[in-house]
Amino acid sequence: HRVETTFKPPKNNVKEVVNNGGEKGLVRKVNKTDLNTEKQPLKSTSLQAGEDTKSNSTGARNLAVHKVLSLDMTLAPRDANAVGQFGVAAFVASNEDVEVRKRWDEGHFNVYLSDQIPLDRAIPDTRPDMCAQNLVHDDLPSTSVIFCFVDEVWSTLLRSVHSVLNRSPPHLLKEIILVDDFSTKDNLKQPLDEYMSQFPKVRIVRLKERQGLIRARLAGAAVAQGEVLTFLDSHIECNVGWLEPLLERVYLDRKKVPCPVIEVINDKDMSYMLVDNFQRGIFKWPLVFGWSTLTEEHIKKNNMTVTDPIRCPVMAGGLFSIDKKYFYELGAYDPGLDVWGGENMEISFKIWMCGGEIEIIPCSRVGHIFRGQNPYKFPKDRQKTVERNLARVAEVWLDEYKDLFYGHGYHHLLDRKVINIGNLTEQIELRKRLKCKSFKWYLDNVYPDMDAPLVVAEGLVFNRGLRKCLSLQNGSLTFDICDLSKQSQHFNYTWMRHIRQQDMCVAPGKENSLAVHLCDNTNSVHRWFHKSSNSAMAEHLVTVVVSQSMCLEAGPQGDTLHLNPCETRNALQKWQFTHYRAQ
Ligand code: UD2
Ligand code: MN
Repeated sequence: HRVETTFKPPKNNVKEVVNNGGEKGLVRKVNKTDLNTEKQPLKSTSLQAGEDTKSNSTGARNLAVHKVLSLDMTLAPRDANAVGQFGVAAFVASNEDVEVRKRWDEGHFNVYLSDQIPLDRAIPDTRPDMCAQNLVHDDLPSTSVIFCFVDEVWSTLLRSVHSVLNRSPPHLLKEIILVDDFSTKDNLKQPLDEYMSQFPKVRIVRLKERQGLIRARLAGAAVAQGEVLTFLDSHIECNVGWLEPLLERVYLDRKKVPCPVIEVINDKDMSYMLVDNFQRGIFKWPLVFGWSTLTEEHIKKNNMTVTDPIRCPVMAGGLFSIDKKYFYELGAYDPGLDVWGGENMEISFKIWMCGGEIEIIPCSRVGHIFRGQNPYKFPKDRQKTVERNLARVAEVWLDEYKDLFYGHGYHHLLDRKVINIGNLTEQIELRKRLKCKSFKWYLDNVYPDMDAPLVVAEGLVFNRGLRKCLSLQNGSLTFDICDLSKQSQHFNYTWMRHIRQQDMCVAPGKENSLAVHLCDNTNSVHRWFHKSSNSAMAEHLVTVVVSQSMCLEAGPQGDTLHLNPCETRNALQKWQFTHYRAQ
């Protein structure tokens, strides 16, 4: 097994939205008063039902609120006939196909088309209806928006920046920081400087060597002056009213880390596509990010509406706001993470286990181009880079559950000679200093629907034909009449593929005999492969001795145990555990 390393879009079954839009239908009209940024706060002090006001009771905060500003400063004049205007699907004539293909690899999306679409095009306001009526506080904190990029396509980078400038209330946008992670195209540097010089709020930070997105974000955060950091990918379009709902959550509680709904900018026709409601970010083993839709039952039980924040076990990674001081209290990101991947797991576990919360805010929406491949190069092997990042996260945050991570196909990672995951002392210290809760607490409280049994199988290990069981007595392995009441016959089959009793592991001994050793995760001969996932099937127990597959085998009389080269039909080589927990 190799870890899945492509980032997939949320589910989208709502197809009808954008594709035949146009000026009248789909782009919600914005009131003139909404465009007035010297806003006149509404004189209401009541918040939306369901909002919590807990952190307001403490300080002497200004409780004045106003209706969320549904700003879109590009509304007029606007060329309604421009390609891709209003987020509708754009098509290229068939004689242009060659061009499309030629330029695809520059970004792994339709770069040719993107270059023809206005940099400040309108997109449909896809927020649920109630969102435009929501109230937010007048004294929200300001934010620094941080984009890091490497070799990003010119038109998408600029469109990302324009979408922030045009759809964020100016008084809340402290600055936009562009961190150029050592892009290779030197000829685009000066044009970018020149282009951005017309926007006093945009700053460009250039890294002197390739750092990867994690350290590039850290470099951006280090110079940020806003009270809140807002991270975005460099091929996005922020939708109408996207910012205030995020800042409102941070304002209510500085330990909330809000993320917008990530919508889809189609990589082929550049249309802006809605995604399904009620999706949250989750992970599966081995720490692979995914989306899952809340169950009807959960929605009913919690009386949820389409505009309520959705608590997420993990965030997708690219788009979120976080109180700057809180970000640093949490130790920011592990700077030992390279290039791409794993940082979303790290910050998610850290936030939840150390007292914070991650949520998706349905009234905040940002479109993102999901690309089939990374358009930039990885300095080292891509797969190994991501696996190494994940191993760092697992070692620091997963406690005994890290075996589930390794056990889902990462055996080569265990061999530290193959992958050096680097020093973790500081990360482990940080977790202690912050007095963060255990991973078990996280599973029980934040992600209770996650299936995470610590063992794959347990109980007696027996050969059905012979009705005899493995037994560990006085430090040696024997083969006895099965007896459930004897603790000496109880073994765990773990995610590390160990057949173990407490700290002792069954392993090959001299000359095809068997031995028992202190378990060692890094020692490959302690691992036994066993396919069965249910108690009805007997299967081999295979270990590898000097690159040969050897199977545990009982002597024909049922009195001995030894290793032999595996044979498919040999019943003396077939074993079962009494209970299988998972596979
Ligand atoms: C997702 C996240 C991304 C990040 C990643 C896991 C979203 C929308 N995207 O993958 O933000 O969390 O999962 O790590 O949630 N970049 C650099 N230097 C590099 C590599 C990338 O600056 O060495 C930039 C890149 O130009 C882009 C951003 O980092 O702006 C994210 O990279 P991506 O778009 O390739 O990641 P994505 O969307 O597949
Ligand atoms: Mn991206």
